[in-house]
Amino acid sequence: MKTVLIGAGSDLGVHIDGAKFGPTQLMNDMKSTYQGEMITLSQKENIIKSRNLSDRRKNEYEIDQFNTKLYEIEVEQLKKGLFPITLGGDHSVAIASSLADSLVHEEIGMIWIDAHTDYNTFESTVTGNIHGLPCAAINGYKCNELRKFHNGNIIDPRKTVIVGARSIDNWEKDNIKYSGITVFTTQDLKEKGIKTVMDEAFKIAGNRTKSIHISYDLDIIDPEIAPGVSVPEVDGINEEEAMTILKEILEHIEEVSSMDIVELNPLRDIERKTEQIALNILATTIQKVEQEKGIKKFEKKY
Ligand SMILES: [Mn+2]
Repeated sequence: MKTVLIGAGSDLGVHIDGAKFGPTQLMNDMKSTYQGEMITLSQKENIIKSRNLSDRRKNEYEIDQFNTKLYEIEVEQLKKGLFPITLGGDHSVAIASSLADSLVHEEIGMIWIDAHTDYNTFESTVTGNIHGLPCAAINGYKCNELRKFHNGNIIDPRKTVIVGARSIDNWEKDNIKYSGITVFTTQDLKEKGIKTVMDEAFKIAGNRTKSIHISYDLDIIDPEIAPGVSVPEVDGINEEEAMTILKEILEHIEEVSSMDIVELNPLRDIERKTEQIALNILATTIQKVEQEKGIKKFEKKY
């Protein structure tokens, strides 16, 4: 199956600048080897970004404008039968990429790899950074303003799994408690093992769904190893564990229809460490999807 790279260069969802440069960085690295199409959407240069911590709806209008366009691009590419890999950008871009997949494939599950649960609402958010709300918005848990462009199914919270969480705000915990989603923490990964957690995640997200959207936030990795993210959280997993999670995803690639790699912030990176890991994740995914996805089913059939 063919992939398409969609650069979602926005950092409007967080008061820290830099994630908007993530996609261009990765696309430059891929330029000489990648055969598929690269599409880039950048946030407008002339907007005044709000970084005010007391602003609880930071850049809401601009994020909606950006995501409306991104959603149109994603839908178009999915309808062509391509596998979109969306490069962030802060995590608010996943509202567009995941819901586009939900529109095209109707019933999908989602696996959200992240140190944060991203389950805040405009009522519960402490920072007003919208990149802390996308998972709730995608699951239809309040946040209606963030998915105005979408006229299809939301992703069922009972078919949504968060993997690697270790930073959950107090009020956010209440949202999660009543939502119906499954959360595996970083601790769960260490205690139960990555394979066990990921098998369970695929079972839940794949239960009576047509396909699965994967959203991979680089801040799941420990900031000592991957410092180039906007909101780092200590005590993360190491690079080998991050690649093992990817390996498990790729084992299930037949069930996956789209993927995000988000939150690379080149302005925060040290010696391109995070960029190299993101690139490794990206290149490995492209190779697997292009060479193997769709082939196994064919073999089984005949
Ligand atoms: Mn995160």
